[in-house]
Amino acid sequence: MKLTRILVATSNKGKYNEIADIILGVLPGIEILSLSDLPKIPPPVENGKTFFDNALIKAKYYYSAYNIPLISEDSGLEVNALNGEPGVMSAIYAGENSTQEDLIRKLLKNMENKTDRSAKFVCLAVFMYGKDRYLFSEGIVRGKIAYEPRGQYGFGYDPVFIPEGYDKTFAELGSSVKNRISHRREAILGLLLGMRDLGCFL
Ligand code: ITT
Repeated sequence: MKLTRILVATSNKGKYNEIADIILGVLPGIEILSLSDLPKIPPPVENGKTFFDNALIKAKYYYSAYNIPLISEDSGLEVNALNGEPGVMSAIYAGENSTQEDLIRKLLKNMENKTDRSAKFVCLAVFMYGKDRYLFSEGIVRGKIAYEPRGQYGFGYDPVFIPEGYDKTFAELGSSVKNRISHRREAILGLLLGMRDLGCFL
């Protein structure tokens, strides 16, 4: 199955840009579609208990709607001092329609007085290429939660996440550094290796 185009099925523009950059770094010739290139449909209901459940819910939903080989992912932040929260609730930690500012405010409030700042971002990515035919791959990046937001790049919790080995946040480091070390990079590269083994890039 040779692949000439792929749909990156996410409604999150920040995720889309990162995934497209990571794929194009490895496969400069591939055509990447976004959901906005296709007829609009309502978002899927993400009621899974794990990143894997939700990634598969999204992949199946968009594949059955569009019938195009696609990548979906579910991701989030797990903070040790908060017993793994916000986890799968990362996007709606401060309620439905949470803004980036709401999410960060709530996280920093819950982290007041916490000395253990260790955390990780997790990304579970799925490549779906047929009904019930898929590959999946997980990526993580470890780091710590800053005491206040810093930086202007990225999205979500990037202004308060300092990856291991750095003293700046992802939002300060920008996408060239983030896309070299992130949870999303590891997950997407894992998928691309599996896709190569399937013969997608012959
Ligand atoms: P789709 O489901 O349409 O892909 P979404 O934003 O709703 O978009 P998720 O349900 O997977 O995606 O929520 C993931 C949330 O976790 C995301 O909205 C951010 O708040 C946070 N997150 C995940 N990866 C992140 C990253 O690289 N940097 C900052 N925050 C991240």
